[in-house]
Amino acid sequence: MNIRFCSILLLVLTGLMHMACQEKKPAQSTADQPTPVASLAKTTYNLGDTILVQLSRSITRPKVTVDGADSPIFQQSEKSLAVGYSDGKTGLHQLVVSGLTSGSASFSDTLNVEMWSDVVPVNVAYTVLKTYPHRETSFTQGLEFYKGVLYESTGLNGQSNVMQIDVQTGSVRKSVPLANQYFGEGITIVNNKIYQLTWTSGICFRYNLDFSLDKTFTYHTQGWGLTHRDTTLILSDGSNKLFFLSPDFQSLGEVNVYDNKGPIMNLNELEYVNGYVFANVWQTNRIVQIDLKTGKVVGNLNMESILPTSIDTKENVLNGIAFQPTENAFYITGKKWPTLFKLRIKPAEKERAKDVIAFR
Ligand SMILES: [Ca+2]
Repeated sequence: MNIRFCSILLLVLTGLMHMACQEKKPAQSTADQPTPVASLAKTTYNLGDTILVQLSRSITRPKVTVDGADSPIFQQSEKSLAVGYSDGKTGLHQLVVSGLTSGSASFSDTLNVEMWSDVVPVNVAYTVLKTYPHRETSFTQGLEFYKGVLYESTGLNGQSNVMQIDVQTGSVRKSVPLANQYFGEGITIVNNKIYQLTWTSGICFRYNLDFSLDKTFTYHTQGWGLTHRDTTLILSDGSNKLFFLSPDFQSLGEVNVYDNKGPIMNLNELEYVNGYVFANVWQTNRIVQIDLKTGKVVGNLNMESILPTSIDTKENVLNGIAFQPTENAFYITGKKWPTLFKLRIKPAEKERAKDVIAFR
């Protein structure tokens, strides 16, 4: 036996003894946190994509559920499962992958996946029909027509109001101020009641049409934009969620807003029209057209061409969207903008018409 062989033998024996000693140690951390069998190479997908689950070992009798419902497994190999998810809901979902590993040990791993929209939004074209003056002192937070009359809410502490506006002149017909501690946000009008949000106070003020205070409500999110569908209020809070509320502010659910590239954060002033919500994305020149049933963005309006050049529109962002149904026109303005724009959306190309709003 030469010295080199002895050295190698010694190393091997030392290694084996070390391994043996390690095995004798209580493997507490490993026992408490078994190595997951299933994992995800990526956690975001577009709806309709196949979700690829990676397997750290071969398994039998695989089962996958998404939010508790069985999901089809299209393909299985030693190292992966291809899973379908097609119920049409964007947002965060929980995948549970279970089965048997060799030796018939059962496992169950929980994975989180975020589904983005499968719709590529179209660029929605529009034409400016007319312009009107807008008060440059108005820090616009909400805009809505009710029975042909334009209402506007403004923000900033000490400068927050609900106002009835003369469209032709931009002058205020009547108004009601908020107390200095409140920062006004979105408004909407349902059944002759005007709802005005506040930014961080968690209080919604409800007025009668004569601007007398009717009632207040509380809510637990920030208040950004407000609109309604029938009698359901729709509220944004600066996230990618739209919240549905009853007329007395009871929660009726929510929808997550996504396009094909991810969640659309900073949803701000809102306007509901024919099944869609139009929302401006804070600090951008973009209005998104959201299918309210699914939360998918189906259209983008680029508002670059109407931004006033006389003011800093990075600070004084677009923030007023109102639809006038009898004119089939949108009225758009922004914080301290000198102009109120009357727009009409152009009909979409024929082949895409089914995807976008059907205007006359
Ligand atoms: Ca509005």
